[in-house]
Order: sequence, then C-alpha cells, then structure tokens
Amino acid sequence: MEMTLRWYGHDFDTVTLKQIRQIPGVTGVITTLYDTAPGEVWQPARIRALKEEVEAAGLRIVGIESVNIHDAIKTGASDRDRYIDNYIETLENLGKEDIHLVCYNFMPVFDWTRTELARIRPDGSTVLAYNQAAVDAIDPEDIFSLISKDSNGSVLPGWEPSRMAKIKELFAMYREIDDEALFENLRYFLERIMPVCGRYDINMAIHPDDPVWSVFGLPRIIISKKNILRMMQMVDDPHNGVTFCSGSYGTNPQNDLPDLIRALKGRIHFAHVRNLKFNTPADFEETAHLSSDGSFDMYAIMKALYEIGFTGPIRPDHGRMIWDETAMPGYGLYDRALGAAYLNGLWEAIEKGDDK
Ligand code: DNO
Repeated sequence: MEMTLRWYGHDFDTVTLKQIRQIPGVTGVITTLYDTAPGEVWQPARIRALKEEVEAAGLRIVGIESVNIHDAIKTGASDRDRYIDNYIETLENLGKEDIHLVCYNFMPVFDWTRTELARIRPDGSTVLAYNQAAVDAIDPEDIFSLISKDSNGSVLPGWEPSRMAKIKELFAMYREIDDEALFENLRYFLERIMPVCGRYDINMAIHPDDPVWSVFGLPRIIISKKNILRMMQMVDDPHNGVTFCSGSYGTNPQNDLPDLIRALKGRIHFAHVRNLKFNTPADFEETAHLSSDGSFDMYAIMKALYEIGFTGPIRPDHGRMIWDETAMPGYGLYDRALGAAYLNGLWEAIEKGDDK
C-alpha cells in the first residue's frame, strides 16, 4: 500500500506540496489538470510540467483523479467517438510520462452529491453531509446555489460553475438514458480504451456513484457488488478496475465493505478510505477517519485490503474542516493528515500482527 494525498494543483489547492511532503508516510500525490474540460486532450507539456513540479517537492505522481468523461460518451451521443479518441490520446500522453493510474467516474450530470458542505459537528468541526429530504425538496437546478455558498471560494470537483450553467441541457441529454443504456455506453467506452491501457499499462479505476442511489431520477450504476462485478465482467481486462471508496459504497449500509473488498481482489487499483456517520438511514455526515467517530469499522476495512494483498495507492478521503482552516470542503490539510496518520497506524498494526 502506498499512502497518498489528493492535490488539485497550485492554482486551485490551498494545500502545498511542501505540506504534503511533511505528512509522515505520504510519498505521492493523486492529482489532475483541474482546468481541463471533459473531452479535452491533455497536452504533453502540461503533464510534464505537473510531474516536474511534484517531483521537485520530493513526491511523485501516483495517479490522476480524474480524467473526466464527456457527457457525449456517457449518453452514447453520435459524436462520442471523437471524445473517446481524445480520451485515448490523453491516456497515451499520461502513459508516456510514466503515469499508470486513472480514476474516473460514470455518474450522469452530478459527480458526488451533498446537501451541506459545512454541517457543524459536536466538536465544532464542519463536514459535508447528505439529507434525502433536502434533495427531495429541491429542484436540481438549485442545488448548486444551495451548496456553493459554503465552498470557501473553491471550485468543487464535478461542480464547476461552467458545467452547472448548462444543467438544463445536461438533464435533457440524459432524458432517454436508463441504467441499461448507461451500462452499455460504459462498455463501449471501456472496450475502446482497453488496448491503449494495455499498451501503456494504465489501470482504470472507476469511482462509485456517491451516494449509491439515483438522485433526481438520474440513472446510477456503480452502486453495489452486483453491479461492479457486472461492470468488470462485461470488459474482462485487468486494467478495467475500480476505486474502492468506503465513503461512497458505504452510503448504502447494505454494502458490506470488507466483503466488497474481498470480492474485488486483484481489481482494486486505488482506495479512498474514510468514515461516515448515519444519523438516520436518510441522513449521513462525514466524520473523522477514526472508527469510533462514525459508523464504519475502519480496522476491518484496512484489514480486508491487507488480506487481499492490496499494494496500490490509498488516500485518506474527505476530512473535516478543523483548527480554523479555510480550504475546499473535504480537502483541507489538517484532518486529511490526521486521516493518513491513522490509516498508516492501522496498517502497521495489521502488518506486524500478521508476522507473529
Ligand atoms: C469527491 C471525489 C469524487 C471523485 C470522482 C472521480 O470528493 O471522491 O469527485 O474524485 O468521482 O472521478
């Protein structure tokens, strides 16, 4: 396992590479060219400059999160091949720079969905939270303005204002798309990109939908063990793998997280490990990574990863906003650094316990 931290690049992140380098045990970053639009080819010179910047700070690029997928690909529009060609060119450009992991998602319209970005917890920290009644009561066109006031001035991943400005158009694109059509469009995309992934040894790691159920009537497919196994079997290639994200799969308590990890053995290319607390089945909030702060058994999750022989990158996921930090919600320095230290501690204990 390699401990990493997500970094959005110096123009977008309040956290510096120097700070990341000083978190014990963190050796690399998961990064992106945050200002590229879905469908755009990532230019070699920009990838190289990013790599040089990260390496100059004593870290390495362990993977990309995300190379986003254009909606024409997700909806199977007539011009999808043009965007898939661009995606392939981006993968080639990444492969040539020795980057071998790409996290992406296949969620329609919205990436992750939360109804609050700064819910106050008993300890005074603020966290992202989801309440189903709030989603049911709001028009999808208004959700961006509901949450953006708490964004601390950051552009949130998947919630770029330019994208949200086209929300009506986006919903119209998905009018005819159900789960089966989305599966079919994902299959088409994966079949086209697998040869280039094989050539450059690029692991594709699909991120689950978050939460793992339909929001605003949109189709959602990467939600359960059954669906994720279907997704891997339909394009059965070792490079077609997953991002195991405890906080996303765990939004449905029916998803048994350690069991899911075991079922995905060999195909987990990347892990996001964080905790959630359910207040009711329809209301949850993010917490500190520590098991006792939330609803998940973090030891059992790390142990399952250890037991399947997971050697890929892990990153602590959304952190609470603590110690008066102002940063992108979920992506401040302090609580993610605590999360990394805690996950490293669990791992060391599991590893040494196994030696006995
Ligand atoms: C949220 C993230 C997601 C994730 C994408 C992957 O904080 O986990 O935005 O990066 O879904 O494409």
